[in-house]
Amino acid sequence: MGLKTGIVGLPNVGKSTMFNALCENAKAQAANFPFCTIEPNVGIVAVPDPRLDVLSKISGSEKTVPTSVEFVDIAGLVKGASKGEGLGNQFLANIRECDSIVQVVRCFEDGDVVHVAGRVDPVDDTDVINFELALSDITQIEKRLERLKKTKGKSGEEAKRNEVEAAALQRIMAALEQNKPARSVDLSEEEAELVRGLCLLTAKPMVYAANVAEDDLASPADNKYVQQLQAKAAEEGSGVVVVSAQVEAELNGLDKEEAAEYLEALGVQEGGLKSLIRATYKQLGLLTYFTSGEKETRAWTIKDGFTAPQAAGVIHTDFEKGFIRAETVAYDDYVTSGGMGAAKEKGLLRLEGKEYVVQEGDIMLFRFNV
Ligand SMILES: Nc1nc2c(ncn2[C@@H]2O[C@H](COP(=O)(O)OP(=O)(O)OP(=O)(O)O)[C@@H](O)[C@H]2O)c(=O)[nH]1
Ligand SMILES: [Mg+2]
Repeated sequence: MGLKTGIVGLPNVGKSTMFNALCENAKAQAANFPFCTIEPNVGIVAVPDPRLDVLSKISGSEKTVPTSVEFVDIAGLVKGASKGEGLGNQFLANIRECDSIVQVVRCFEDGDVVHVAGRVDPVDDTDVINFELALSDITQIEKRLERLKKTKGKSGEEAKRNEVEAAALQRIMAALEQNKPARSVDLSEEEAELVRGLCLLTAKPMVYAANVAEDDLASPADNKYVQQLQAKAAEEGSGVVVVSAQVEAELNGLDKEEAAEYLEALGVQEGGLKSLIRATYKQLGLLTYFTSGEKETRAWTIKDGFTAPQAAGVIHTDFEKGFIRAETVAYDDYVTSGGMGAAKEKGLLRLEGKEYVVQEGDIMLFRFNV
């Protein structure tokens, strides 16, 4: 599906350290997955899913293929970025194309790593970034409203649509002016569709990644910076994931045993990257379904609400066009009965038609003709 997540934040908060760790980790996780850094700042990362190995074992699959998310690393944004200050502005356009945003927030102290404002203050930092994102959106909306005014009176149909769009944009503008993101504005389906083209930054789902020092990873709740960030995120209704970019970077240089020892010494199971990837995936309203056989077990990404033919279309458009039915087993049923055949014997295999809405974890076999 080509899901993209943009990494934003102030300079020197650990964005690239985290991005590199994500990509390195992905390479190490599954050798047969095509992880490449597409461009120096774009990388494909596997979505960790313990169910994959379970299914793969049951089916005796030769290959196991996870689903993926693309991450885009950009230069740090500074005050005035939306008006062209600093390097980050050139990259805001890259973030527009993304489906979601991870905002890296510095929650670690380190005298050797310069903070642009000279002090660690996560709430203030997020205010700066969110303000720049909002300003950039305001500029986009102003331009669009101008255009809509000019094209006002064409056909009745178009004029009506333009009116609906303009009204929605004005509501979003009002929210932005009160320091609220576009995503906080309730839009009808029609309105949402009409404003989608603008790719508003603050309309995208966002997760804060609290980048903490290694000593804080075990009990992040004791870190006052994390507390401050969490309080702010709770007010906004956004999520916080605690990661240590530094720890993740170091883990990549270690073999499995050394990595386990290191994590144990820190008192944690993982450095937070997996949680971050999962959180990113979840906030996009995505589901995973599986195909599983001797050749491969594979995870596929779909949007919540996809019907069986739409889900089949993710594999191949022919599957969608020629869709006949989907042999479907729920994940738990598959595991307890021990495979597709066994599930069928127990009456746990369902024949689902065109209207079926795919459920999280379904294992599916599509029947189609072309
Ligand atoms: N102590 C500590 N240092 C870190 C951590 N994460 C990153 N750093 C250091 O902070 C410095 C900046 O990290 P980068 O990852 O390059 O920061 P960035 O956000 O990509 O910065 P720009 O690209 O300039 O916007 C590097 O020297 C990192 O080693 C961390 O968790 N703890
Ligand atoms: Mg960087």
